[in-house]
Amino acid sequence: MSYIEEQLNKCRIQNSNEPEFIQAVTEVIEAINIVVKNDEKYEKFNIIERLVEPDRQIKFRVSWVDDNGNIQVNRGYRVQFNNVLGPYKGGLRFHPSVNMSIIKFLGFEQIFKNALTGLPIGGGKGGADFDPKGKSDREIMSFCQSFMTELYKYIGPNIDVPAGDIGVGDREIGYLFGQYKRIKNAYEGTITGKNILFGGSLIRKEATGYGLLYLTEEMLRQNNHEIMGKVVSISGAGNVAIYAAEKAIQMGAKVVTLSDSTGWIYDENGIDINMIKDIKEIKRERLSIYKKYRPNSKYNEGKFLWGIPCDIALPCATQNELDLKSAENLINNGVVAIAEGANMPTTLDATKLLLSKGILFAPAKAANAGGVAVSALEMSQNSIRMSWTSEEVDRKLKDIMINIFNQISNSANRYGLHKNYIAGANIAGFEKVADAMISQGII
Ligand code: NDP
Ligand code: 2IT
Repeated sequence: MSYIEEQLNKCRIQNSNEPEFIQAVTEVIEAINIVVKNDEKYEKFNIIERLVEPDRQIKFRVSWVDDNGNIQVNRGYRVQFNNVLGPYKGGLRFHPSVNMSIIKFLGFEQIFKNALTGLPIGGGKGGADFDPKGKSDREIMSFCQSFMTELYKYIGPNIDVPAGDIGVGDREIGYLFGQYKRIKNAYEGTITGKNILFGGSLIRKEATGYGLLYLTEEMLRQNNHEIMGKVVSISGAGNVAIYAAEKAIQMGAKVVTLSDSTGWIYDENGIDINMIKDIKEIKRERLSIYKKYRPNSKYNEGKFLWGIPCDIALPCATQNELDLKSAENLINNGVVAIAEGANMPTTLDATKLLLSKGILFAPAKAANAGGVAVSALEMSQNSIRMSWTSEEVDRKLKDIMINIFNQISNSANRYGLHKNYIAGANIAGFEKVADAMISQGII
């Protein structure tokens, strides 16, 4: 058995109750096999076994009081995975499905994603099995304050810098930051995605979605396609999906779908993004009410939006939302490109099928790195106590995304894997992290 096979087996056995984590590790390990075989230093320094074991996993109780005076208990997590390239960096997810497997898969992905940005950030992730849906602002504040009362012990601007993810947006970041400042009595940028009023960066809110489109545009351009006039199908209706849709429309594409966890909308004439922002960001309503304002659109319960014909598919909701059947539908309907706005939205078998059919495929760790990249720019602005204009941040974001695309394309080419951007992203991220680990010694 080769070193790589041995390590993958061991990881699968040791983490047999963590399917999402195993899935993320499998994708990376299969892609970097060729690199590890090619250079004995990775085996000599036992890089794989060291990489798949987080630096530390923190798990804690979060007690809080709901509006009826009842005491509620949730589970909080922070996985500090790897800090060879910089302080641990990665979002917090509040969703009832959160468990250690999900946080570990996200933290593991984050190591390589953050490496691809070229900015000094390591990989981490956290969250809680708390469901913000239907909670009052006071309940959200109570939960966030209790969560931070434990988390603050483990984070800091040079240690670990959390941000948002599913269920954690402006409002939650504000409460988390307020409680951190109160407990530490220190005004420091230890969390990103903050409001512009207190140290946030312009364009952070838009960054993941915009970045996704900048990278997609570059991938299409280098393959003799363009976005202008294309039909785009997007899943999700949160932070990533909304700003992906906004930028796609600005680039001249027609966005025809969006979804949430109960259903999806299809607007053949092109979705009205300002109406969506009003529904989701201001009214905090369900997507289903879009039909009330746009009677010609359709609302469907369930998840199966990938049957709609499109040129470009952008899964921006959650993990494993695009399965083999969805991939077959997209291929049969003539899809040209897929770029992952969400983390690990495509199942392993679907990914393999899409690649085998020559569909252009931009994997999450490259395609959605714009969010964390602007988070790192927020850290820079906090350090120098200055803020940059929207134009400056947006220009930097675009440069970073184009640079990421060139890195992943070149890394794939170096190993004769032309247009396999999944391999390219994993190889480029892995080489940076592994080489830095070797330089820093056995730690
Ligand atoms: P939001 O909470 O803003 O939005 C999530 C959206 O996805 C909602 O429309 C939600 O629907 C839907 N969704 C969530 N869970 C499920 C589920 N289990 N099944 C179906 N739909 C679901 O999160 P973000 O937009 O921030 O995150 C979306 C994805 O992008 C995640 O994978 C996240 O990890 C990734 N990401 C986020 C970044 C960021 O900066 N925010 C950066 C990089 C990646 P509903 O409202 O019904 O729950
Ligand atoms: O998955 C991700 O990259 C994020 N949720 C953003 C992390 C961050 O630190 O901005």
